Parts: sequence; structure tokens; C-alpha cells
Amino acid sequence: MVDTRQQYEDLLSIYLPIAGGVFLLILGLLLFLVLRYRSSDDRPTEGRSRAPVAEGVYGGVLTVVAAGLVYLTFSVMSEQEAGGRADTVSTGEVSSRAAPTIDIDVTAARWNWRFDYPRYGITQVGTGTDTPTLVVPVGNVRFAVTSIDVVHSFFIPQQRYKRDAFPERFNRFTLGFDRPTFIRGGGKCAEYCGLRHAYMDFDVRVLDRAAFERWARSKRAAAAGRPPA
Ligand SMILES: [Cu+2]
Repeated sequence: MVDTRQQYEDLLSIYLPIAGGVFLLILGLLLFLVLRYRSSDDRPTEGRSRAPVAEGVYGGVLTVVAAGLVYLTFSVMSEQEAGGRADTVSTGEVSSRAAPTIDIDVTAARWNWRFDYPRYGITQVGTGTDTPTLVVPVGNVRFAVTSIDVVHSFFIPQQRYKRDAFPERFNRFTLGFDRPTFIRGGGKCAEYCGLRHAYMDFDVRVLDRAAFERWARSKRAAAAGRPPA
């Protein structure tokens, strides 16, 4: 399963010590230099560095660390994006872990969300006063996110995942949901999109697989039984 929470926790456990270490190093050096080399007269200091080697080493270390962080971050993102195409991009354990269970097409609009389930022929959409509910099964779900007007952002804090929704473009990624739960207002728009942006929420309901299939069947039956509008 694509575990975005774990992925970002792992990344944070690398980023935080590095950021903390750099902060303490700079703070320590600054204090040391201020105290050790403070001068009582107001002579201007020489502009040129007298330690080109030290600066070169510092620059090199910085570049290597930054490149490493970029690599790790992009690896995580590509795993999330590859999740949906697991059967073509990977084999074995990774493949079964990343294989999607269902597809959901997400359309953002001012100020509402629409969730289409192509395999089931059903749609979840808010009424404008009612918050829509994103219903997903436990396991991997492959999302394709777009917008019909301005830029919005699909954000589920519980999953530690946020992705912009652009008009005329689909952002595809896979999220894994680990256990049944219901989170009121568990999804948000995270890109300021106008007057009612703050109310552009959706609820998130995670069902176990059997319950999800039952929900989808009854939803479909209800839609089919309704007289044409
Ligand atoms: Cu929005």
C-alpha cells in the first residue's frame, strides 16, 4: 500500500536533524565569531574572503546535501505517482504493495467537489450547502484530480497529502487508506479560490472492502431507480 503518512514521516526524520544541525552550527559559529573577533574601533573590514578553500568545501557539502534531499523527495513522489501503473513499472513485492484497488476522478469547482467512480458508474457531489463525501475502500486508491475553473488544491491532512487541481490537466497519484474511519471535514481545498474557499471541504469515509462494495451497489441502484431528471 502507498503509505503517504509513513513516507513523509521518514522524510521528516531526515530533514529535521539536518535542518536542526545546520541551525545549531550557524548559531554557534555566529556567536563564536561575534564574541571572538569583536572590535572596539570602527575600521571597515576587508571585503574579500581569506578562506576560499573553506568556502569551497562548504559550498560542496551544501550542494551534496541539497541534491540528496531533492533525490529522496522526488523518489517518494514518483512512488506515489507510479502507484497507479504498478503492473507496468515494477514487479514482485513493490507491485502488490502499490497496485491500485479503484480509480476516483476528482473534479474541483468553485466551491464544490465532485468524485466520479468510473468502474462503478457512480458520482458523489455536494449540493452547495451539503458537504460532499469522498468514500473510499481500505487499500490503494488511484486519483486523477482536475478543476473546471480556477486552481484549487486537493488536501487530506490525515494522509499528509496535498496536490493542486488545475483546469485542463489531470494530476494522478495513488493514496493508501489503512483502516475504516470517518473524518468530518477531512478533506479541504488548500488553494485560495475565492469567497467560499474556506467552506470548500469534503468529508472522508473509509470503508472496508465489503462495505465499500455494498455502498457502491446501493448507490448505483438508487441512481438507476430515480426517474430521469
Ligand atoms: Cu478551492
